[in-house]
Amino acid sequence: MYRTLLLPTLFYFVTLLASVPLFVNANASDNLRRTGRRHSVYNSRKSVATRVVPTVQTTDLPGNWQYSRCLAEPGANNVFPYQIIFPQNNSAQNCLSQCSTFGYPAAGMENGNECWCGDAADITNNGGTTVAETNCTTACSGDASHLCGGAQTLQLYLWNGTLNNWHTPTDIGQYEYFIPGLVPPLLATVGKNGKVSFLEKFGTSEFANSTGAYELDLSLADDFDHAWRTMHVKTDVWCSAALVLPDKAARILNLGGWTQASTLGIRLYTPDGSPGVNGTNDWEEDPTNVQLQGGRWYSTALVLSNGSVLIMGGVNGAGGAADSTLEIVPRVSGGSTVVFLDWLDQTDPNNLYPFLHVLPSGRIFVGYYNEARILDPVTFATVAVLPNMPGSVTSFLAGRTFPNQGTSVLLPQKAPYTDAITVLICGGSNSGIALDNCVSIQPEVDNATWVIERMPSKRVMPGVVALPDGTYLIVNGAQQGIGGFQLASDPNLSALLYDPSQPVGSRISILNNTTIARMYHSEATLLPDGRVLISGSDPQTPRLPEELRIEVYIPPYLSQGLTQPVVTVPNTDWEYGGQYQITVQLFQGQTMSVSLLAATSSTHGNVMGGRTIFPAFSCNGNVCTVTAPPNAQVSPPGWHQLFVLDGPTPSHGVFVRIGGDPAELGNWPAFPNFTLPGV
Ligand SMILES: *[C@@H]1O[C@H](CO)[C@@H](O)[C@H](O)[C@H]1NC(C)=O
Ligand SMILES: *[C@@H]1O[C@H](CO)[C@@H](O)[C@H](O)[C@H]1NC(C)=O
Ligand SMILES: *[C@@H]1O[C@H](CO)[C@@H](O)[C@H](O)[C@H]1NC(C)=O
Ligand SMILES: *[C@@H]1O[C@H](CO)[C@@H](O)[C@H](O)[C@H]1NC(C)=O
Ligand SMILES: *[C@@H]1O[C@H](CO)[C@@H](O)[C@H](O)[C@H]1NC(C)=O
Ligand SMILES: *[C@@H]1O[C@H](CO)[C@@H](O)[C@H](O)[C@H]1NC(C)=O
Ligand SMILES: *[C@@H]1O[C@H](CO)[C@@H](O)[C@H](O)[C@H]1NC(C)=O
Ligand SMILES: *[C@@H]1O[C@H](CO)[C@@H](O)[C@H](O)[C@H]1NC(C)=O
Ligand SMILES: *[C@@H]1O[C@H](CO)[C@@H](O)[C@H](O)[C@H]1NC(C)=O
Ligand SMILES: *[C@@H]1O[C@H](CO)[C@@H](O)[C@H](O)[C@H]1NC(C)=O
Ligand SMILES: *[C@@H]1O[C@H](CO)[C@@H](O)[C@H](O)[C@H]1NC(C)=O
Ligand SMILES: CC(=O)N[C@H]1CO[C@H](CO)[C@@H](O)[C@@H]1O
Repeated sequence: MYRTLLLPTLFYFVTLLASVPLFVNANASDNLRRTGRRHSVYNSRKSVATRVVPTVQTTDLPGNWQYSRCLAEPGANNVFPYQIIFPQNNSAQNCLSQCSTFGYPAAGMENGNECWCGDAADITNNGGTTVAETNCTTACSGDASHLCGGAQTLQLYLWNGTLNNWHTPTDIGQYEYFIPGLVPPLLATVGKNGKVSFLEKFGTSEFANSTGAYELDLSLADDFDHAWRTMHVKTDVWCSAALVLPDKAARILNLGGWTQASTLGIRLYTPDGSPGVNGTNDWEEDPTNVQLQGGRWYSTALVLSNGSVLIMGGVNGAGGAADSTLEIVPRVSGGSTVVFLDWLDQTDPNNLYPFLHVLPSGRIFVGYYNEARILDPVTFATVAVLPNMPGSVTSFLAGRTFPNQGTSVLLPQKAPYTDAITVLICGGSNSGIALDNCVSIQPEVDNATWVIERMPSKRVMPGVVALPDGTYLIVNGAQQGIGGFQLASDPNLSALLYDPSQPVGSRISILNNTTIARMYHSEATLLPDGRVLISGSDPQTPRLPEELRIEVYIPPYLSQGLTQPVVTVPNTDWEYGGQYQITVQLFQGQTMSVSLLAATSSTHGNVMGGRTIFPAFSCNGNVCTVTAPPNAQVSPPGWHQLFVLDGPTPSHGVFVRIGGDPAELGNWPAFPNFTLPGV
C-alpha cells in the first residue's frame, strides 16, 4: 500500500553532534528533543517524503459530511455553482468545512485543487452522472493521501441531515396591489401624521415634471386623485439620507444629495394633516444659510444618544471625491464637527450608505464594505475593530454596503435589556454575484464573531422591515449585480421572514411572491396598520420597468383575518424609565406583548433609525402599565410606534416619543425659512 518516493535531488547533512542546525524542520527537532543520543538528519532542500496511494476519505470528515460517490460533470458545464481553488491545501477538511460554513450541503473536490459547493438538487438539475470510483484518481493538493476527483470528475460529499432549516409555512401572507404612484421613490418615511413621505430625484428625475417630493395618504388608497399630495424641495435629494427627529413635531430631516449645493442639503418637513385631509406644510430649506459642512451623496444619518444627529460618509456628488468623514448636525456654533475616518477612506468606494447603529453602551456600530468596528460616541475614535464580515463562500472580499448593497437591522432588545444586542446584515454582492447569506454579530461581547446563515436564494439590494412581532421581513432585490442604474438583473420576487426567536439556522421562512420586480431605489416600510408598503424600482435597465405601482405585503399575522387588538395611549411623550398606562382590547386573548418600533427612513437597504424594543409591562384587566426603556443608550431619543400584540397579531401603531429632545433640535435651524416646533 505504501510507497516511498525519494525526491530526485536530496542533499543530506549528517551531523554527529546535535549542534545548531542550519536547516531544520519541526519533525526533526521534535524527535531530537524527545530522544537524544541519536543521529539527526538534516536536508538542505526537501524533506524525505513518503507518499501513500491516495484513497477516498470516508472517515474523520468535518461536521455531518458523508462521502457519496465519484460524479462526472456534463462536458464543460459544472454541476455546482461555487468554485474555490485551493492550490496548496485542498482537502476534505478544508473544502467541506468551507462549503458547510456558508450553508451548502453538497460539495465536491475536483482535479486535486478545486473545491465546489452547492446543493444536492444541483446534481440532477445540472446533469451530474455517477461514474465508477476509478474515475476519481487525483490526490488532493493539500492531502496527498486522499482523493480529490479528477479531470471533470468530482469526489462528491453530502451533508447528512438538514443544514438549513428553512420553513415553508402554509400561511405565507400575500402581496396586494395598493395604488398607482407618480414617480419611483428612493426614500420612504412614515410620518407622525400616519402618511408616507416619499422623496425622488429632483432635477435629475427621468420624470421631468417630478417635484421630487410626494406624500401618500394611506386612507385614500382607493382614490388616486386625492391620495397623493405634491410637495416641493429646492435642491436634489437624489441619494440623500433621512431620519425622524426626536423633536416635538417629529420633523423628518433629509440630508445631502446630488451635486454642488444639493450635496450640502439640510431639509425639514413637519408632518401635518390627517387621514383624508391634506396637510399644508412643505419641505423647508435654506441652501444659503443652512448647510452641511461636507458634500454628502450616499451617506447615512443617525440620532445619537445625546440627541444630536450624526451623518457619515458619502461622496461629493457624482464623480466627486469620497467624503470619508462624519459630522454632527446641528453644527456647534463657530466650530467644525467634521471628523476624518481613515478606515472609511481605505474602503472607498465600497462603503457608501454605511450601516450605523447605537449600541446599548452608547457606542456606535459601523459596518462598511466587509469591515465593522465600534466607535466612541464622543470622540468617534475606534474602540474595537470587529472581525471582517464573512463574504461569499468563494471570497471574503464580498461587500455589504453600497454598491454591494445589503441591508442591516438591530435585532430586538427586550426588557430588562441585559442580553447582548445583535446586528444582522443580509445580502450583498461579490463581483456582481448576489450573496445568499445573512451574517450577524453581537458586537459588544468578548471576542465577537460573525454567525453565517444561508438564505434560500441570492439577494442584492434587499429591503428589510422590522415587524411589530419582533420578526423581520426581507423583500425586493436582485439575484445578480450590484446597486446602481443598469447594474443588476434577475429580480428576486419572494418574501422571506427572519425570526430571531428561533435557533440560528432555523430562522428563515419562505413566504409569498410578488409579480413586480423591485430592484435599485426600492423600499419596504412598516405601516401603522401592520402591513408593509412596497414601493419603487428605478433600474433604468432595458426590459425592467421604472416601477410606479405601489403594493402592500400583508404578513401572515394579518392574512388570516384575525381582528387586530385595539390600544389607546393617553400620554405619548415618555421619559426614560417612566411608567405609562395604556388601555388594551384583545380579541383572540392570546399571550399579549408590547413592542416599540423606532421611526425609520428607508433607502438603499439602510433603515435609518431602526430599532425594536419589547418593554416591560403588566396588566390589570384592560389597563396595562408599560415601563419605558431605561436610558438613551438602550434607546436613543426618538419617536416610536407602540404596538400591542394579541399573540402574533398587532394593533395599529400609536406614535410615542421617548427621551425628549435633549439636543434641543426643536429650536433649530433658527432661520426664517424654517418653522420651529420649539422644545
Ligand atoms: C511532519 O511530517 C508529516 C509527514 O511527512 C507531515 O504531514 C507534517 O506536516 C510534518 N509536521 C511538521 C510540523 O512539519
Ligand atoms: C489555504 O491556503 C491559503 C494560501 O496559503 C490560505 O490563505 C488559506 O487560509 C488556506 N485555507 C485553509 C482552509 O487552510
Ligand atoms: C471513466 O473511466 C472509464 C475507464 O477508465 C473511461 O472509459 C471513462 O471515459 C471515464 N469516464 C469519465 C466520465 O471520466
Ligand atoms: C445520518 O445521521 C443520522 C442521525 O443524525 C444517523 O442516524 C444516520 O445513520 C446517518 N446516516 C448515515 C448514512 O450515516
Ligand atoms: C399568495 O399571494 C397571492 C396573491 O398575491 C394569493 O392569491 C395567494 O393565496 C397567496 N398564497 C397563499 C398560500 O396564501
Ligand atoms: C407628469 O405628467 C404626466 C403627463 O401629464 C402625468 O401622467 C404624470 O402623472 C405626471 N407626473 C407627476 C409626477 O406629476
Ligand atoms: C391633496 O393635494 C393634492 C395636490 O397636491 C391634490 O391633488 C389632492 O386631491 C389633495 N387631496 C385631498 C384629500 O384633498
Ligand atoms: C453629542 O455628541 C457629539 C459628539 O461628541 C457632540 O458633537 C454634540 O455636540 C453632542 N450634542 C449635545 C447636544 O451635547
Ligand atoms: C477572548 O480572547 C482572549 C484572547 O484570545 C482570551 O484570553 C479570552 O479568554 C477570550 N474571552 C472569551 C470570553 O472567550
Ligand atoms: C414563488 O416563486 C418561486 C420561484 O419562482 C417558486 O418556486 C415558488 O413556488 C413560488 N411560491 C409560491 C407560494 O407561489
Ligand atoms: C429662504 O431663504 C432664502 C435665502 O436665505 C431667501 O432668499 C428666501 O426668501 C427664504 N424663503 C422664505 C420663504 O423665507
Ligand atoms: C424569481 C425568484 O423569486 N427567485 C427566487 C427568490 O427567492 C426565493 C426564495 O428564496 C426562491 O425560491 C426563488 O427562486
